[in-house]
This record gives sequence, C-alpha cells and structure tokens, in this order.
Amino acid sequence: MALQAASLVSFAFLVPKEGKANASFKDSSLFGVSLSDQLNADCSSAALRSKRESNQRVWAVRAEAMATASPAVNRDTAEGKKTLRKGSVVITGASSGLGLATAKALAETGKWHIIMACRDFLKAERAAKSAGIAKENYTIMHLDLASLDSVRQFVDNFRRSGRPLDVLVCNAAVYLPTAKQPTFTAEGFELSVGTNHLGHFLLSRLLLDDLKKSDYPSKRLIIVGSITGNTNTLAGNVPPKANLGDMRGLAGGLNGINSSSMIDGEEFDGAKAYKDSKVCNMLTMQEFHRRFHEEAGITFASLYPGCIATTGLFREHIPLFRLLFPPFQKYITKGFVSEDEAGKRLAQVVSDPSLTKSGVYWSWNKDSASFQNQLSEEASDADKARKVWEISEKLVGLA
Ligand code: NDP
Ligand code: PMR
Repeated sequence: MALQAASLVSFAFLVPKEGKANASFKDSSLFGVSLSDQLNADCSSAALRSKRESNQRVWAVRAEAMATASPAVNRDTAEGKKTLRKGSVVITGASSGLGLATAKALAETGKWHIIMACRDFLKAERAAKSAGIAKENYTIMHLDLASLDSVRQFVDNFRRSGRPLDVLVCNAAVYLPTAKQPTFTAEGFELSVGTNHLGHFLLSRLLLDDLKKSDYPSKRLIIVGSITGNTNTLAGNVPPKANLGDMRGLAGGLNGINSSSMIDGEEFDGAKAYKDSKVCNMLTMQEFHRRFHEEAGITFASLYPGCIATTGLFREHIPLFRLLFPPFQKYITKGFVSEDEAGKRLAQVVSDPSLTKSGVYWSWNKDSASFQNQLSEEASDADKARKVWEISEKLVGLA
C-alpha cells in the first residue's frame, strides 16, 4: 500500500527537467534506504527614493510602538523580586508558515515582542491579526531580502526604533522548483540564493553588533536550515542533490551573464538552488559560531523543523504536487508536522533555556523531543563555510 502510493506520488514529485531528473533519480541511492531507519536518523534612483519613502512611512506607522531600551532584568524594589523584561526577537518572513506560527507561539508566552520583518506589510498585518497575536506583542517592519538596499534600510529603521535585539531568526525563503530560467534579486543574484542566503547573510552580519549590545540573558542568532540540504539523509538524496562544488558560480556573482546562476557553476535548476541556499544557511551558522561565539556569548544555531508540507513554500510547485505532498509526508514518510507544531519547535530554539548550545543543528524525533542532529559532510565542511563567508562578504559589499 505504502509502496503503491509512493510510486503514484513520485511522478508528481519529480519536476520534469527534460528527462534529466529521471536519470539522476535512478542513479541515487534512494531505494536502498529504509524510510523508517532514515526517519529515526533524520528525525534607478526614483524607484530607490520611492522605496525609501515607503519604508519611512512604514516606520512612521509603527513609531507609536517604539520602546526605549530597558535593562533585561528589572528589580521590583517593593517585593525585592527580579523580573525579566520582554525579549525582543526579529523574525524574517513572519507573514506566513513557520515564521508566523513561531511569532504566534512566542507571543502567547507573553514574554516576547516580535518584530515581523516582512516584504508585504499588509499581508503581515492581516496574518498577525488572523493568528490572534495581540497588538502589543508585535511590530511589523518592512524587509525585502531580495534587495540589499532594503536590508540596510531595515537595519536603520530597526535601530531607530530604539528596541534592543535579543534574538534574530533568519526564516524567510523562496523555493522555485518549476522555474525554467533563473530570476534575479535587485543586485542581480539568482533569486533563491540571493534571498535565502545573501539577504540573510548581510542582515545577520549587520545586526550582529545589535545582538552584541543586548543585555538579555540568552542572545541567539537562528538560521532555518533543512533536511533537503543534507545529503546524509534520504530526503537529501532526492534529486537534484545539494552540492556547492568549487563555488565558481557564487564567486562570479550568480548573475547568469558572465557567471553561472548556480553556486557550483552548472546549469540553472531551481530546486537545487534552494537546497544549495539551505547548505549556505547551515554553513553560515557554523562560521558565525567559530568566529563570534566565544567573543560575543551569542548562541548560533540552525534547525530542521520537520516537513511542514502545507506552507506557502510550495506555492510555485505544480498543483498535483501541492495536492499529494501533505498526505505523502503524513502517511508515508511520516515526516509531516503542522505549522503550529513547527512554530513551537522554532520558538523552543528561540527561547528554551535548555537549547543554548551554540554551533548546532536541531531536529525533533517522533515524540517531538529535540535532539542535536548530524549535518552532512558538505554542510559541516569548515573550509567551505569559510569560503562561503568570504565570497558572500564580497558580494554583499562588506569586504
Ligand atoms: P512560507 O512560504 O510560508 O514562508 C516564507 C516566508 O518568507 C513568507 O513570509 C514570505 O513572504 C517570506 N519571503 C519570501 N521572500 C522574501 C523576501 N524577498 N523578503 C522578505 N521575506 C520574504 O514557507 P515556510 O514557512 O515553509 O518556510 C519558512 C522557512 O522554513 C524557510 O527557511 C524554509 O526553507 C524552511 N523550511 C521549510 C520546510 C517546509 O517543509 N515547509 C522544511 C524545512 C525548512 P510572503 O508572505 O510575502 O510571501
Ligand atoms: Mg521529500 C524521510 C523521508 C522524507 C522526508 C523527511 C522528506 C522531507 N522527504 C522525504 C522523502 C522523499 N521526498 C521521497 C522518498 C521522495 C521521492 C518520492 C521525495 C520527494 C520530494 C520532492 C519532489 N520531497 C520534497 C520534494 C520537494 O519539492 C520538497 C523540496 O525538496 O523542497 C526543497 C520536498 C521535501 N521533502 C521533505 C521536505 C522537508 C521537503 C521540503 C522542504 C524543504 O526542504 O524546505
């Protein structure tokens, strides 16, 4: 029964790439691996000006939500008790899916103020309302990760808000599995790596100073990774597999003109570009850890929250895939998690006092208990991490 269903869905799951996907699918070790074994193991200036002006308007709308930074621990002299101020967390892509569910889970604790860093202000406002997040627990600030100018503007706006930064969650992503041709960010980087990795790379590098200044007891920088970027798993062996190669495409700027739009320098493949971007996310987390954990006392972590098969991430996929993917994950791989459950998992990584270990990649087992998971050889390669860091610094204008 499970096998029949698997063969039915595999058609919908393998995006036709002029026969390429089928050939490489056969080559993969997919059928030699038991699902349950794996599950246990994986468990032009006018435009610019108008953009700036609109960002400033967004800022003005929320000016009333400004808070002056207060010390993390307040002493209530009347009772002699120490109270912790609300934590201040920035979550990118909090307008849907995992980001929204995490914002909701954190807001419900009453201990967090969430800065929802989103490209669509109105969508974010509607999402926050429909999730029932109380007004005093969130602020929406404009951020388009596909524009480095917007990233810098966000950082300026955030600093002007006067809020401290205790935790940064790099969560937003795009996935373009059916695209035949690459599309590009404002600066001309292939869109998936440009948004998911380079936008977040600049954001987190700039906000590192703000995290350092926080006096919150546990400061964290969380970058959402994924199982599909890890080739030591069954899911990571579904073609096309992540592979950064020698990074000649990344070094060339991923512009598709005088360099490939793919990190490894090969032909464009949207699904692979996404998986490569997740490898960059996981490598970046580890490089942050090596460079700054001891000095700054910040926890750097990544995670695979489970397969949240119902989110907007799959909006560009073919309708048949979107129909069959959730039941496939629920009943066959059993890797499915609801948005609510995944949100609670990420909220744990943000705030749980037992998850302060730095440089790690968290996953959850069948009983929804967190454990420190193993990254693939490539996603834990320290030389690659350094190289991704150094090339990315140049691309985003930090070096
Ligand atoms: P969603 O599509 O629901 O959420 C993605 C969010 O990213 C949306 O809020 C979207 O904004 C935002 N976003 C996209 N592009 C930009 C941009 N240029 N600037 C700012 N924000 C942007 O997907 P998920 O919730 O599933 O994905 C969240 C994270 O979880 C991703 O990092 C993904 O890789 C990861 N993940 C997801 C898994 C899953 O099974 N779904 C499994 C493993 C990891 P908008 O609402 O405006 O489109
Ligand atoms: Mg997968 C243990 C099995 C497992 C898990 C946990 C996932 C997660 N997937 C598994 C197995 C399989 N997938 C198998 C056997 C197949 C072939 C039929 C398969 C196929 C497949 C496709 C075509 N899977 C996919 C796709 C996508 O387009 C999704 C993707 O790669 O997005 C990048 C996806 C996913 N599978 C997952 C998860 C978590 C995803 C998407 C999310 C992500 O990495 O962000």
